[in-house]
Order: sequence, then structure tokens, then C-alpha cells
Amino acid sequence: MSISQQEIDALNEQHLSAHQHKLAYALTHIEQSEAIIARLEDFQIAIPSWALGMGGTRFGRFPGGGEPRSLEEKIEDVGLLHVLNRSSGAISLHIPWDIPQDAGAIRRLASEYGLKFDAVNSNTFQDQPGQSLSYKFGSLQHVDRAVRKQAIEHNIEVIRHGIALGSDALTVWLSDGSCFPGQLNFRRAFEHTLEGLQEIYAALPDHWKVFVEYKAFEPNFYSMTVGDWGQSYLYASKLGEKAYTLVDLGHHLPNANIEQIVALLMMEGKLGGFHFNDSKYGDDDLTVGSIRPYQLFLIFNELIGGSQDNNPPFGHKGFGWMIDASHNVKDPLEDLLQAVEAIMVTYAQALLVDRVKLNEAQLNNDVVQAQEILQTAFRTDTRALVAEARMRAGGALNPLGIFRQSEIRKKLIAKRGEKAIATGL
Ligand code: RM4
Ligand code: MN
Ligand code: MN
Repeated sequence: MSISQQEIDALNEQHLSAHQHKLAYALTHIEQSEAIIARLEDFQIAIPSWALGMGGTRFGRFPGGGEPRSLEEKIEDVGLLHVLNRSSGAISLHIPWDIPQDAGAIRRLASEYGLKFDAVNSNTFQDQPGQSLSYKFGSLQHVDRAVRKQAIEHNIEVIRHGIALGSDALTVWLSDGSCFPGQLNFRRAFEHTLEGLQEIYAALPDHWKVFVEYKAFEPNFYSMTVGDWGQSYLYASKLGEKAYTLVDLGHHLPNANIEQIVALLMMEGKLGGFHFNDSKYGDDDLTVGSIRPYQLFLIFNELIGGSQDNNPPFGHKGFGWMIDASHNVKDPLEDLLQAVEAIMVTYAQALLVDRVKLNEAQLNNDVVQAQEILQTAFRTDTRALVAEARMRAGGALNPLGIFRQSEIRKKLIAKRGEKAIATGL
């Protein structure tokens, strides 16, 4: 299932005059428009393979039909997103949900769609069929060395898959922790986890990174062994220069100041990347920007303001940018188009912040002026710039519109069936 360039161009034609009108307005009001468009054209956000099908909750799951049935079809879906928005040029795989049978063929298929392989993700939060030891009481933290060894070997296996695909990073998210006071010796759990991560780290190729992802709670509800950015930072610093902290926006306690966390991790050269989503209560995995768009803006503001040579957020050697969401009621592909759009719009807004004036306001303790500067940027409509960047890169002026107009979901259902269910959450 793919959309041809002619089809996109033809559909763009229909939206062109409305777009040009909006763009003309933006160009006269936003001085840095051209520079912003150029930055947007370069920006790519990876799509997680597990977000292409419907998610669910522990209460139920309502499949939407036409979900990708194989890794090949997942790549096809990301290819489709990328053709539409030209900003989803990478896929992030979760092992063992997406084990490539023939890495060479998968790599070729991805490159036909212009896709790269982003960070590979390990999974020691579920027991797999045929697995000899259980992760019920944790994986790398486990009191039994044999369980820890099994988890370490799994991560090394994931690195091997990643090497075969041309990926250059491993994301480790551990569900390890405890549900009741007294269940776990915190220090022993930390030490075991660190030892395990060290063995995994030793298996990383030279140019690879490892991202240590933290999460405040769930599935463990009393303690998490990588529960916050402080703990992740501790592991990452003890591991060495290839280890970084990964910030998943949904993994904090309510009202945490994520932008401050981002600023400090960056200052220490230890911020590795993001899992974008949004939340109202916890790890809700809602669409990024749908609940707290201002928070997202403030994060980008820190990223742009804190850019430094040893830890550059954007560009070739930059951060891992990934969406990590799960859709219970929306069409997953439509949702991912919305997510990428939200990130782009916000990135453009944050590029508008007048940093010289903001710095002046801060030095003068001019709180009112500081707020004016941030909110002026945040309230600027950057959608025409984002659309223009997308069109210049060959994509659609209105990706969601084309997705609906071309009845893509209907075609996917016709091809894959009403009952097709993707592997993943
Ligand atoms: C976790 C975490 C991980 C993701 C899994 C599926 O909550 O966010 O990044 O791999 O979910
Ligand atoms: Mn995540
Ligand atoms: Mn999560």
C-alpha cells in the first residue's frame, strides 16, 4: 500500500491556494521563516513498530482493522507515513515482537521506503513462550543470577539484531521494581541492575549508544529500579560515555517539571533522547501535544537554548527522537501523523523564542517580560511553515487530509483484513 508522488502532487494542488495564502501571512510576520523551514526539512522522528496497531488496556482491546501482520507490513506503514510527511524516516523495533527473519531483506525493504533503523528496544517485562526463567520478580535486578544472565543475553541478542539492521542504539526500559515495602533490597537491586547494564554496555559496538529509560511507576507500584531521571543518570554516569538518559514524557509523577530535567541532563551531556507522548495522569501514552502543548514547547525551548557541541540535540549525531504512544480509540496511522505534526509545529515555535531578550529579562529579573517572550513564540501559528517544509521535501501539504481522501485505511483493511492484529502491546 503506497501513495505515488503524482497522487500527492495532485492532491497538494487542491490545497495549494489556501496554503499559499497562509504562508504569505507567516512569511511577512515571521522573520526567520526560511531558516525555520530549512531546520524542519532536516528533522526526522522515528516511529515505533508497536504503535502501528491498536493498543489496548488491561480491560480490553478494540482492533481497528488492516493492522500490519508482519514486520514487512509495519515497514510498509511507516513508509506510508514518511511519504506523506517526509519526517518519519526511521523505525524503532521492539525485540522479540519484531525479530527480522532475514535482516538483509528487511534492511533492503526499509531503504526502498527511505527508512533507517532507529534504536532497538529490548523486552524483559514480559515472559516469552518457551522462555526458561520468569521475569515475575524482575530481570536485571533479580536475586537469581540465572535470571539476570538470561536478561543480559537477551539484550546482547537485541544488539546483534540492531547491528544487522544498521541501527546504532539500544533502549533499555526495565519494568523491574517492587509492589510492596520490604519486597526488595533497594541497594542490591541497584547493584545487580548496574552489573547487568555493564555487561550489556560491554557488548555495544564503538559507535553505539545505550539509552537508559526511567519510569516512575507501573507495572511495579511501590518502587521502580530505574524510577526517575536521577537513578537513570546514576546508571548512565557509572556506565560511561556511551550511556545516556532517555526521557519518556509520560514516565513522570504528575506535574513534574520535565523541561528542567531536560535542561540539566543536557548540561551534563547525558540527555540521549525522547519518547514523545502526552499524559494527564501517568503513562497514558496519549498523542504528544494533545494535553499539555505548552510543556512540549518549554521542552523544545530548553533543547534549543541548551544546544552544545558535546551533546547536540538536532542534526546527524543528535538525540534519539521517537514517538512512544499507544492508541486505544484512534486510527494508529492518523494518530502518528498528528503526533509528528505536533512535534514539528512546536519545534518551529521554540525556534522563534528571542533568546537575547529572554536572557536580558532573566538577568533583570523581569518576570513579566520573560513570560511575554515565551508566550509570544508559543502563540505564533507555525503550521504554514511546517506544511511548506513538508511540501518542499516532496510530502503532502495536508497528510491527514490525504490519508482520509485516499481512503487509506479502507484499502489496508481490504488487503489485510478486518481482523488483522499487529504484534506489540
Ligand atoms: C514502556 C516504555 C517503553 C516501551 C514499552 C512498550 O512503558 O515506555 O519505552 O518500550 O512501554
Ligand atoms: Mn517509552
Ligand atoms: Mn511508557
